[in-house]
Amino acid sequence: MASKRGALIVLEGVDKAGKTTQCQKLVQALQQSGRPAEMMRFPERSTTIGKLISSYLEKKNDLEDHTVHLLFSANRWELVPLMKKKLEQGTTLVVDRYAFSGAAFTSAKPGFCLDWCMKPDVGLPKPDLVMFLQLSPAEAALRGQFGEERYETSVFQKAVQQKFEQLMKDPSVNWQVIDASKSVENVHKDITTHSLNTINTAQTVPLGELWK
Ligand code: NYM
Repeated sequence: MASKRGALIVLEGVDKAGKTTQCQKLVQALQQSGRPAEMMRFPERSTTIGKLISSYLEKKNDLEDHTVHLLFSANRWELVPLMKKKLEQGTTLVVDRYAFSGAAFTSAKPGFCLDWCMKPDVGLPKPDLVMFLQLSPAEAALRGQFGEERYETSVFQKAVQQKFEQLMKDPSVNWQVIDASKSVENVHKDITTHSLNTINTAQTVPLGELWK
């Protein structure tokens, strides 16, 4: 009998919601309970495409807005073979940002619609669960100053939040909203509960295709 596949679990949210910390804690908890799990993140800055994206985010180079959008998408597609291999081997992938960040961030720029922004990611491996770490702009501000990278302003983040809210209306994606204003440990508990349920159900259904 073929081994059971891993689950594809994504954490999304605006900056400062605690995605990276929670991804790390989830992977650690799953591994400690004997479930194979690995973390991934997008953008994955180590590849040739990822390096271009990284220097754009660090404002070391300028790229035309459509172009950089397509590069973010290409950065996901280039990792699809690896993701599929790991999932088939039974490893659960916990992913820090995915196509939803792609669509939300670009469509928050003037002159872009959500529909166009989603197109390049149609057909990517579909997450079994997308947890949106919800944090109000006021609470995010209490967590300190934004960094120096592109997009890290409260005005832009509010626009991004609205785009995420539009994306969350799509019933074809298994969204769960997580209250990220709770303590790190309590957010972790919520995330772990949803993830364990998903890991069990994902074993019995094939991996889907996003937005198809
Ligand atoms: N971002 C991330 C995009 O604009 N499009 C994408 O497709 C993805 C995955 O890059 N501000 C933006 C969101 C973040 C930045 O930040 C990456 P970090 O801190 O590496 O998650």
